[in-house]
Amino acid sequence: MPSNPLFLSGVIEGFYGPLWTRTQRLELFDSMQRWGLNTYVYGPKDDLHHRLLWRETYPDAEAADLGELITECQARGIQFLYALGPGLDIRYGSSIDCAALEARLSQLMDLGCRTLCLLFDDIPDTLHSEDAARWDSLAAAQCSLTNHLLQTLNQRGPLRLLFCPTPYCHRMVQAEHGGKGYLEIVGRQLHPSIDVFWTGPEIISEEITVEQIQALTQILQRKPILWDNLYANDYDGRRVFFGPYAGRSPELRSQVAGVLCNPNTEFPVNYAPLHTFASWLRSTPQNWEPRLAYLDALRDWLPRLASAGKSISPVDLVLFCDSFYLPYSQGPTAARFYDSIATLLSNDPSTWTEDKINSFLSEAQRLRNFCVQISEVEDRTLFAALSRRVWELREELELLIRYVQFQATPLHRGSRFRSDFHQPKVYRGGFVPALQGLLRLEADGSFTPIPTSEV
Ligand code: GDL
Repeated sequence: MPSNPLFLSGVIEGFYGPLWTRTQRLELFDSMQRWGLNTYVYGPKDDLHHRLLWRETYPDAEAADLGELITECQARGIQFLYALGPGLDIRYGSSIDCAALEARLSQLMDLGCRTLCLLFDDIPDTLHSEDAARWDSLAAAQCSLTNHLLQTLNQRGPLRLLFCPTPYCHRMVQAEHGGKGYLEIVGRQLHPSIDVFWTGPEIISEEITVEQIQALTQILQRKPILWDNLYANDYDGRRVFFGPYAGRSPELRSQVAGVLCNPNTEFPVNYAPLHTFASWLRSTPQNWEPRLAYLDALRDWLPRLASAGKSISPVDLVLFCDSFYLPYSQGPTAARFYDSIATLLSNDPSTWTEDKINSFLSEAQRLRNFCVQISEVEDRTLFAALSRRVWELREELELLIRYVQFQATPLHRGSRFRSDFHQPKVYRGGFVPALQGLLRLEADGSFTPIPTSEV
């Protein structure tokens, strides 16, 4: 099995949504250098030249900006990888498209980029009739084009190529997205020196195991590079992830050719996530404790959260970050808080004890006050990144506080609770929530219609 010399560890700017700024990228490179991460992949889905306008080379000014980023990476010992996603409308057999690809990638090589990625994720998985006449599968067409590019571009200088398959997680393979036997064809036909990306059992994988990767390695005939979407939040505007890098044993590292993290779209919220990711990269199976790495990351983050108001308390920061933890779980303090209110609500208010009421109210008020406090941070880009989510959390907490206070008052027994601040159509109103109210997602992944009300 061919092995590429450098194990890639780092960050992919590979999400949908607004691109990071130059200043944010430079801040990232500084942190990466401190944390020992060696790779940055430039692949923002919404850079128009990355996907939609993939045929067009960058105008001079934008090329110069990219050139500067490459130099900044080099100065810190970080590899800059450029990713191109031509799959939306490419004709794999077209010599014009092939020449356009060569021109695009040559421009990046001329700017000093020596590792390039061809991404075929999130694209139509059928071939145009002319391509279908030449290749009997999408995988064969993509491999043939990628191998050809490797050969041609190698003439301009040494080059490493990475390839993102159309089915890039196990669930997609099972659904035969990309066609039957897609990965087997890639394993056989893609040049052995070309690396292959993989996101795990799912697009957003809760857990990635050594056994899963070993089975995949057999098929791909090479170790994959993990494109890890654990912290990606582009698929849900209400979420942000601060939790520890969990569900991946450090033993996984020896099974892959690299691990690259595609994090939250909002740059300023990624400090703690990338901090724990970097700790994981340095850890051993014996000493890896995700929760401890997380608490450590929050401790390091705290001095950066200077406030124009009251200073932020470390325990409150933990409770807040626990409530925006990981895709599949809340942090323990947020989970306990949720259980406390869920238990109260599932019992008749006449059975509520003072203790239970007070312990819920004090935690709720603590979290609610933190929502106010976090809006006073001096870093206004962090405020901008968090503000909508924090507002929403605060709104729900205030509603629950009012509800519990109302029901806990014996005089109110038997009457219905209303809030002047939460009125029909305004509170939880709008078109998207109305659409969300049509189908219920069950715990087993199936959907059932919900009886409708007026929009
Ligand atoms: C994806 C996209 C990625 C996106 C992520 C989370 C890959 C290979 N592609 O499917 O750009 O950020 O999901 O929504 O992961």
